[in-house]
Amino acid sequence: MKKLLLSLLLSLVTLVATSQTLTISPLPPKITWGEEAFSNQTQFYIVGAEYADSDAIKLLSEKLEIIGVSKKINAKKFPSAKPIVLGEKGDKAVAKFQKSIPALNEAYYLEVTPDHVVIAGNDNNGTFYGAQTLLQILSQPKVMQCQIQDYPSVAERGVIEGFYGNPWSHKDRLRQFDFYGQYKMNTYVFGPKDDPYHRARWREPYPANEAAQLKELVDAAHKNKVKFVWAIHPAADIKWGLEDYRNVVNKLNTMYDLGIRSFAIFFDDVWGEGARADKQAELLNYLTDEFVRKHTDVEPLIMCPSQYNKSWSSGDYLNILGTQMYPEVRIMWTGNSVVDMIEENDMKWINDQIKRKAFIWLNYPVNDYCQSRMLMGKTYGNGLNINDMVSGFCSNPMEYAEASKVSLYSIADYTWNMPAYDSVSSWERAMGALMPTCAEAFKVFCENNVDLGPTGHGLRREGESPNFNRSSKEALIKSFEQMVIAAEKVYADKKNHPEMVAEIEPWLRSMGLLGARGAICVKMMDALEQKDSTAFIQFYRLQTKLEQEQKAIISRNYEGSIVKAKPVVSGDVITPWLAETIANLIKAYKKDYTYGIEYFPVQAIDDGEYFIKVNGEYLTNAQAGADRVGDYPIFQAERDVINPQRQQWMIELNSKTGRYKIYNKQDGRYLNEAGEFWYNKERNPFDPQWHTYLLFKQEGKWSIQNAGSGSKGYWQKEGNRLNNKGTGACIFEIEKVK
Ligand code: LOG
Repeated sequence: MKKLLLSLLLSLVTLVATSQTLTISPLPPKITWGEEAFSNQTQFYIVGAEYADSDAIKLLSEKLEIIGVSKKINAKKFPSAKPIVLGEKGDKAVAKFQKSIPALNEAYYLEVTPDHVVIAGNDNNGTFYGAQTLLQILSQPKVMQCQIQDYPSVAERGVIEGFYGNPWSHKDRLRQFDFYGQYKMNTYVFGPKDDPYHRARWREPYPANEAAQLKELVDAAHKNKVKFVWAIHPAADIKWGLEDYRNVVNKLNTMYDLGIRSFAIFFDDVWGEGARADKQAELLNYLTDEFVRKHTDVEPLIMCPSQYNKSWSSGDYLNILGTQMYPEVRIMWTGNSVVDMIEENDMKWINDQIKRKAFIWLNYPVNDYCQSRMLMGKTYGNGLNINDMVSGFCSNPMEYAEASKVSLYSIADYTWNMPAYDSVSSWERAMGALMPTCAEAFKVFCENNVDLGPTGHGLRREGESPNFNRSSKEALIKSFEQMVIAAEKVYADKKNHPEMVAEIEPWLRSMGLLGARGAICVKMMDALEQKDSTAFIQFYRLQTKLEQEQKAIISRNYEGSIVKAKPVVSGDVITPWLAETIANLIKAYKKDYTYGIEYFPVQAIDDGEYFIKVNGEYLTNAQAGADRVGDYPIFQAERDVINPQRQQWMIELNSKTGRYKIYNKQDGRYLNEAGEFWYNKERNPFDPQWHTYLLFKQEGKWSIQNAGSGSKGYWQKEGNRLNNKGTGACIFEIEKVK
């Protein structure tokens, strides 16, 4: 018995020692691993090169030590060299493996044995992808035996460069195409809103030097099996009719001459004439007849409609496109709203409207509408069963090409093998693959740059700053130290990853300073506890200095920049926590000390209970009722002696925003941006974004201004009520209730 146990244990140990699990990205649907095949120092020769996909041969020759491209290798000279046998279905070299190739577009069969490697593609893309998978397998210390049958879930997978702001640079794009090839994304749609020849000056051809660069891009894309789709955005000023239809055809022909074979026509973000469905359908049909069908090698067109999401769709717009536009034209769709994740029912709805499978334009991780945030978190929320319902799936990324790869890596995983997609493991692998020499520190960076904050589009991302631990001062210090150290580590890795670090540097520096300020804030807590006012003020001033440094950081502050973002790190968790904690520390300090208070921000009015009056009339909560919204306080000449609290207003500095909130003592209801009542705090927690005000004083009177999301209007008295259309004149008397 004992012996049996021992041998069992031993076999377990050897199993652990020899099997080396590797997650291939994207994950193949069918894979079997075996024992070790050979070491990764092995030399190779290629068999089948005469007919096999030439990009695959090029790739392998670039990345591996290939001693020859032939069967007739002098075996004695290289006794340990192994053959890589490759080709497409029908090629002699891989004839024996024909049956193992899945009969699907872009599929391949890959086999690694101690004697050989076989890559048998169902088509050229398949062979190329097999070669990419092989490179991943060979990157491991031990090369394991395996059999892989691999194929994609979604036919057209990739990226739409479709954001507002700085278009990607030429180098950015070249690096992207290598990345797409590596992770098996086959589509790139060129549609940067601020490329002049895409939109504003769509009728004009590219200048010669830019055309030459585009040609280079197209070649680089094709080398990586990436379809280069060039998009034109004529919608803002197109005149419906033959003249402009010809202008589009002419422009597309100049792009055809650069080697482009796939095209898209965009009508997003326009209203009025340019957004007419009948005319858009007419143009797309015309282009199909007069351009696509005039060539033998141009793909059916893709179009982005004006009503490109459900919340913006109305009338018969989609139905007209669906019925009048040639069925081969693909129609883009962003989901239930502009920025949204896509699920099965959403696909059913839109496909039914347009009578074809929608081509998804996913507005993530694009951050052109929330430029202060880097979206480095997990890519989650898309349905895992929609692969047969889409004609394509592309992600619109950030103007930060390299940083976008964290999410794009997951888009590749998701679109290649949808049922097996796991957002957490994909995200972990992405960070490791992109920044292998500082993966842990980079993860800290990513974790602290997840959510977008409140925006008009409403998307939020969960799980920001999961390691921020406020259970004790020691824990806090640890969290803050981790941020400082991680920022330094990633920064120090600049030599290995110059592109990534250059893009995220403003956020990295901001994270480092935030961490440092946090640590100093804990010192302020200590000083207050120890009643050491000198130390408190010293630390406070130090943190203020760092805060100013942090506030001065601007991203993309270089020539040609369209967008200047002020980085926000952990905008949902640590940044607001720190602001609030410091404000509360100041409040607590001011109760007991006066030393150094001149260093604190000036508070216009102390927290307390006040009468708010205009010309001696009292602002009065006449119809008190905690549940009611939309009614408004009125001005009343008399003091209310029965319910005095109806004329008593609590004015408090809100430490999150540095502005004041104003609510009535009678029922706790807040005043909203229009000077009307909003819910009391029990029913609807006070929203500091909307319900906070700036107060200004002149010659004893005050003005009250909306701030945050609540416009910039000043309150005034009109009739017996308030509105927000004032000029800013100081008309209010604000008197402390004695
Ligand atoms: C634009 C897009 C932009 C994105 C996010 C589409 C179809 N068009 O609201 O260029 O990057 O939203 O701001 C858009 O999404 N308009």
